[in-house]
Amino acid sequence: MLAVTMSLLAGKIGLVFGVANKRSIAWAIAQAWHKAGATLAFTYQGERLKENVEELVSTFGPDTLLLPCDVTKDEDINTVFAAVQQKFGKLHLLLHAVAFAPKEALEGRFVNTTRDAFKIAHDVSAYSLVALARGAAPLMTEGGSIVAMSYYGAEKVIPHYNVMGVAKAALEASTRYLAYDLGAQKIRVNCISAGPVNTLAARGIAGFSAMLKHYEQHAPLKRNVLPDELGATGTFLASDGAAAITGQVLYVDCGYQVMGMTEAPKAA
Ligand code: 0WE
Repeated sequence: MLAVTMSLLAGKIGLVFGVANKRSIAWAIAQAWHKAGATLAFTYQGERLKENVEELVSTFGPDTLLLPCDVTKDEDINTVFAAVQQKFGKLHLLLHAVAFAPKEALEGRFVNTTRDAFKIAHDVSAYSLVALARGAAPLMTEGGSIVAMSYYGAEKVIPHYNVMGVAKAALEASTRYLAYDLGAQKIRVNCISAGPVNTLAARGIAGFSAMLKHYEQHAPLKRNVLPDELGATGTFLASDGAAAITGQVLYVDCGYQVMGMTEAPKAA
């Protein structure tokens, strides 16, 4: 690897939310941050994922900070930032790659979204960014970069994405308001809007392979985004190359978002 890439994030401390397994987008970005020289800490959601994440994270060395965090629990969040403060005394990077809506809400019609499903989706997927940014800001004494994952369903209707699309719209709007609030502390806040990636979160979603194929056929680059490419964008946003970029949504989707009609109409 090029020396310039190696040192892009040297001396930076990062905190990663959202690793479930080796296919997680959070893991792809964490690996890229690590290769760029950052020192990382991780959280995992629930005992079920603990062993998995422990094993992945152990490749970064035995003393890598790994903590449980349910992002809907203020107490968990406080404990995580207290531990980061204790171990490192500061923080530069935060990755938010966390989302959840009850499965039923991603299957039927949006009009049937229950109050409870709406509440859960927004709490886990959008409010959590606000809570994590508030926890991180006092530790980002040298400035910082907060990166959150979004999806095109935030701005256009993607059938079945439903309440997740509404929650991602809230996440993107929150990104802009956080960018405004935290800008004076040199803390930048941006979203990566990724094209579909085959992760644990995508598994079990009916028609997901058809969606990957649709992107392959209709995105300008005629392929799907690779996890490593999300890692590279995550590294860019974390780096000084993006020092003047905040409040933005960057599309890393092989160009899909620029399309109006996704194919030329057949001549009459
Ligand atoms: O943001 C996402 C998925 C997030 C997600 C996935 C699940 C599956 C399991 C949130 N909550 C749940 N809840 C579960 O119970 N994506 C961008 C991937 C995705 O999900 C879709 C998509 C795409 C793309 C759902 C319907 C339609 C398209």
